[in-house]
Amino acid sequence: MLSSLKVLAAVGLLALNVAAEKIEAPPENVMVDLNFNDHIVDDWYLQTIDSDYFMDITNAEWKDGSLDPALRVGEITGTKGTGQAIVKYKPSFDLELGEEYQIQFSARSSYVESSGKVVPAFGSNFGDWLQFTVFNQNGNIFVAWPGKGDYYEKEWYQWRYRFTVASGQDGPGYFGIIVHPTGTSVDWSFDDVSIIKVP
Ligand SMILES: [Ca+2]
Repeated sequence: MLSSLKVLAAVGLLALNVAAEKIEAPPENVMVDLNFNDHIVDDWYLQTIDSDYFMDITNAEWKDGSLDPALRVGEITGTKGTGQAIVKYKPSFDLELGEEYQIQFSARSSYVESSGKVVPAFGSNFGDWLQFTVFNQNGNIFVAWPGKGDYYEKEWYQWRYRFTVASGQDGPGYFGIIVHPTGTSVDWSFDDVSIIKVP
């Protein structure tokens, strides 16, 4: 099982090399489109292993000072290199064999350097602490350990990747984020999550 996960992870990493542009797609192609403006946290499931986290939907500040709801996952207690928090979006979406999908997500951390600048995490990349996955009952279909990503504003970063559904990966799929403990009380915010079948 471990070796197959490694193979799947390698497939996910290959997908990182494809620069994905924003795409326009008809509504039937939109599998997931979340901005958290409905404040419904009940659609999300939090499971922690050897760590303690909280999860809610809270207003995050943007460059113009406006507030925009986002999913927040905060580390209460944790040890670097041990345990994890699994954040899963409960509703499934249908993945079709051979079809290509574009996944987009945005993230921000609450960590503030001594300079006052909010940074992804401890001067390194998001990918040191966060994994984004699409998976089904058989395992991972897509995995990304994102780097710093595209900056857009107020220390929010955004990523877009594409993946193609292989044999055995079609049917109901799920979106999830794995958060790895830092040993510091840091909040992660997530917003603008979408999964779109490429037309
Ligand atoms: Ca939002």
